[in-house]
Amino acid sequence: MEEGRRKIIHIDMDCFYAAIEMRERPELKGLPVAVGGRKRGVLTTCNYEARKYGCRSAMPTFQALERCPHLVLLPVRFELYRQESQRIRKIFAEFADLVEPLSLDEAYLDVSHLRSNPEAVAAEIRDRIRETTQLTASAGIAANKFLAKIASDWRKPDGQFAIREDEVEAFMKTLPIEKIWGVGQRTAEKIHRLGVRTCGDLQQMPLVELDRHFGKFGRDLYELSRGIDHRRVNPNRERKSVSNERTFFEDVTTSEQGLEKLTPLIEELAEDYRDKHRDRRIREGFVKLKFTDFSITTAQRSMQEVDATELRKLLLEAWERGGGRPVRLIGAGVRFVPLGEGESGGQMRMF
Ligand code: TTP
Ligand code: MG
Repeated sequence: MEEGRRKIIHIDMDCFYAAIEMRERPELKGLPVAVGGRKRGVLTTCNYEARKYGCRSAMPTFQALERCPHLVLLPVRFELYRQESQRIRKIFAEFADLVEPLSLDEAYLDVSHLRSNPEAVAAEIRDRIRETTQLTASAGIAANKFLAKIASDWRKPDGQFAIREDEVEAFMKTLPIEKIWGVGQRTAEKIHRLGVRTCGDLQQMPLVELDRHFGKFGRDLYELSRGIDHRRVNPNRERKSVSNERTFFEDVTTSEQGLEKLTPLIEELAEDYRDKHRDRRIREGFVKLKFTDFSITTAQRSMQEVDATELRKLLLEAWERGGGRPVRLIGAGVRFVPLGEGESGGQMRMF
């Protein structure tokens, strides 16, 4: 199919959790506000007043309070943020069928089918969000996901920025390589060691060189550094579960041993959930066993949190099914309630 020029919008709400809390408590207007845990906790986010003092997402709370002693610290209320997220998604669905949510406050929209100028569409979406929720959003507009996401950061808060086709080349020249999707701290250091700081520098490296240094990712770097990105806006990409598993050198032969091996897996699972997926509601937990003949069984039951006691029961249940066969792999995980599903459990149309 002929690709044609795509119109992609990336929407990102401004200091989302903090903005919702401020809307709920007008007396906080003008004050530095953060949302997070108090004792040994971290900030999930903070408003722009607090950012002036150097407070940031993921910063330990004690450090934020050192930088800004009069910071107003509020506890996290996920149910409320999920509700707001659903209202925003309803608005997205008014404008596009192809909507890919990335988190509660962020999504890509493919509006190629609309005749209107995508910048006007983005402005309209932001207006609708403001009217409906009294919250502000920023938008990036470009011909692909990569550029649209970078652009939405450019005029934050409450602004939008478009990278037009004839501006891509100049834009990419000076863009730091850290902005490339998939380049984490370690890859960034590796690229820096090659004397490369900007996407413009990276463009000087031939594909074979990139391939030699970075393997399969070399091709991505080659394209992304030129502002090329073929990824589709994919409405079904949301994470459905989180889990981890381990294969053992020596087979596990008793259920007692199995339970012993399960304990650290559950701890890691709980940590992963806490650190990365706390905005998602848990629907059920599961334990997976792979036996030495490579057959697999998965036991599951509904749960609302990473529940160690229930997961241990699931291991025993799965173990029974093996009829005493030794086990070479154990996995534990939880599945999430789909993001578009209402707090009442009712299914909504958009996702
Ligand atoms: P972001 O969009 O990264 O941040 P933000 O909306 O607070 O601020 P910005 O104006 O820069 O977009 O994240 C969205 C929400 O996700 C944020 O309000 C809180 C939550 N979050 C965490 O819980 N932990 C984190 O480390 C980050 C970055 C965000
Ligand atoms: Mg945001």
